[in-house]
Parts: sequence; structure tokens; C-alpha cells
Amino acid sequence: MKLYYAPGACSLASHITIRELNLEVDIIKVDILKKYKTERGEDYYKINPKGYVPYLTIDPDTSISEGAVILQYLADQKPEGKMSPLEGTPERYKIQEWLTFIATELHHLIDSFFAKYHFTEAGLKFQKAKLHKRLAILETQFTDNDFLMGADYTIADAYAFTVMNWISAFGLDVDISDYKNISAYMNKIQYREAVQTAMKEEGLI
Ligand SMILES: N[C@@H](CCC(=O)N[C@@H](CS)C(=O)NCC(=O)O)C(=O)O
Repeated sequence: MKLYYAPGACSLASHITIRELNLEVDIIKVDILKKYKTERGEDYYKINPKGYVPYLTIDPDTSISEGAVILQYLADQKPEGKMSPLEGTPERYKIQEWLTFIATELHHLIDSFFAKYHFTEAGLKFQKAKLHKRLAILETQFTDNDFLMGADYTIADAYAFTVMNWISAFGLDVDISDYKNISAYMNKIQYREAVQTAMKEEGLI
């Protein structure tokens, strides 16, 4: 298998999961900012016509895009690693609820702050208010739960960590200092061995 990634991008969640589960996957860097080439010099659009990361090639005929789906595929390769509830269980729908929340509510909302100069002042205020409402949901979740699925660390946490880490790592204009539970959650995840390994491999730390 091959995972196509860009340093610090949303693909970090898949990279973390690969290291958590000790899966045999080649990790291939892609320039998604300018040239859209892999580190091997290949035209990335020829590999993944969508042009974005993450992208997982399983065999010459099968590839998956969309991070939330790639994460589930990776977790299913080693069910004993318990990075996701099993297919067909009610908990599987619960983790899909969180993965969808992260993908549709958090990921692109936080992403939009990288280009905040596109916003009018009113637009920026609107985006901030919306993001704070979504962060408040997580702050409440972590009042009584260590992780999104309760006591167990899963792929949903790898994904939530990855996108919320952008706020501090890239100095985005969002004040999260009041979210004590989120801050404790982020620290707990950041110092996991697999997270440190993936971040080092991407040159982030
Ligand atoms: N819908 C995709 C979006 C992935 C995405 O936004 N990837 C960003 C990095 S975090 C990217 O590759 N951007 C480059 C581009 O869009 O050209 C997913 O959920 O996996």
C-alpha cells in the first residue's frame, strides 16, 4: 500500500493511524502547494485526479481518497488494534458520525483560516462564531470522556487532533485558550509514540 501525504496536512491522521497499527505502507510526500508532484517526481494528478491528499493506493486497481474513508480502511486492516469499532456494530455508526463531523464541520472551517484574507470583516466574524460553536461541542464531549468514542482512542481522535493542531501549529487567528478540556485532549494525543513518530517523519517536530 502507498499513502500520499503532504507534511502537516489532513493526511497526518492517516499517517498517525499507520504508525499506531504498525501497518506496512509506503509514505510518499506530495507537493500540494505548487508543483503537484510526488517526491519521486511523478505528476500527482496522474496518480490522483482529485489532486489532494490523503490518497491510499491498495493495489494497482484499487485506490481510495477522502480521509474519513481511508482512516476506516486502515483501522479495518488490524481490528485487534481497536482504532475503530467493527463494521455492523452501532458504535461503527457513532464513529462515522464523529468522522463526518470532523470532515464537514471542523476540517474545512479551520482550513478556511489559512486564507482569512479572503474574508470580509463580517465574514471573519461569522466563521469565528461558527467555529467556536463547533469547538464548544468538543469541549463538552471531553468533560466526561477522554476521547471522542469515550475511553478508547480511535481514528476519529487522530483526525480531530490533526485539524485542531493547525490552530496552534500555524498560528491561526482563533483563540482557543478557554477550551481547557480540548487543550488536555490535544496534549494527551500529541505525546503518543505513534503521533510523535508520524510528526517527526513529516518534519513537523
Ligand atoms: N475531501 C478531502 C479533502 C482533503 C483536503 O482538503 N486536502 C488538502 C490538505 S488538508 C489538500 O490536499 N489540498 C490541496 C488541494 O486541494 O489542491 C478529504 O476529506 O480527504
